[in-house]
Amino acid sequence: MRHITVLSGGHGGAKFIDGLLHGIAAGTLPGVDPDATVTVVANTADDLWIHGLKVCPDLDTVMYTLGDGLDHERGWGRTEETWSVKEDLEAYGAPNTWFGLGDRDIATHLVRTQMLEAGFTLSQVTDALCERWLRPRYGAGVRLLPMTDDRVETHVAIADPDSPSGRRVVHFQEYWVRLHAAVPAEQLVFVGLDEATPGPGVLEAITGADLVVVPPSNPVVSVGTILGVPGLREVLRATSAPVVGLSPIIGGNHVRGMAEQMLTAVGAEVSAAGVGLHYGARAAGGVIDGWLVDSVDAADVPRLEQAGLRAAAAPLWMHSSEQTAAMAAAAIALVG
Ligand code: FO1
Repeated sequence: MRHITVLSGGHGGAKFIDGLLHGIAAGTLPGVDPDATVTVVANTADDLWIHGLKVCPDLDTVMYTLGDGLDHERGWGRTEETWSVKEDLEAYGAPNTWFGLGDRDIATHLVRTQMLEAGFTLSQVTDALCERWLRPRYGAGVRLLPMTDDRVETHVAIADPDSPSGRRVVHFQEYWVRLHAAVPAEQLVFVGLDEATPGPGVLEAITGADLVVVPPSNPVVSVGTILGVPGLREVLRATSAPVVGLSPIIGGNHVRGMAEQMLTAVGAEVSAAGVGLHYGARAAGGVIDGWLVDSVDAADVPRLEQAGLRAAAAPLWMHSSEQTAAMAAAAIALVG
């Protein structure tokens, strides 16, 4: 295998990709060339405009993780971060300071916003930012592609007794960061998704891959939104590459984030099998061929096989690059 494509959200997907790259470098992945390339197609529906800046959380989390600039304690944003701008925004009583922008992180958003306003596309901006974060370490071996260059935003309808309709809609980031996903997501609205065009190189990254991986990202608001870009689902179902996924749900719980709330919002079962069945076997109209669940969910394997999926159980806690590389090896072995 020479070309691996990963459909990724933020933290979980980024950690997986880091381990995958570790495995490629260590030569521990079955059938994978030591000079294999990795193309990341990243979710952009978490993006938001705030304080006049365009913030792209999943692109930045992948970029900072692979460039070793991510603060792993927080799981987002930069290492050695300071918060002076945020503190003074609060002192001014500026709105939206619930969304934490660190001083170093703001440099990324300033560069991105200036380039967008100069007419560059999000893909071109991302390429420019990756000159600093990926090129020195990976050369041309790793590419980070926005799923689309068009504006797409996930918004969440929540109950609001004060509003005539009984509901109000908030940006996904407000639902997650300010409301801590503590209220039910009654409906998800993917603003702009139906009109979005796949970003440059995205369809080719899937049709030309030797392997496509769906990492343990949020199946609804990260992978689901990538699959929602017109044309994406079709090329995923048609690619000659095997498509394998790893469960973000372990023992009925998400490892972090809000996958439980999001799966519930779309009526999917919150379990390792539930997510695998939500994606569905390509042989049965779905988008994956194989599904790896954690060892504690081994009892789910027969149910997944009955649905036309190759399935296996392996440890899925990503507590080290070596462990994550072992997960990648198990996923590749499942469909290799
Ligand atoms: N997550 C938080 O829980 N609190 C924050 O203040 C916050 C700020 C933030 C700024 C930039 C960025 O790239 C990510 C940020 N995140 C924050 C994480 C973000 O909500 C997640 O990366 C995903 O968008 C949701 O999975």
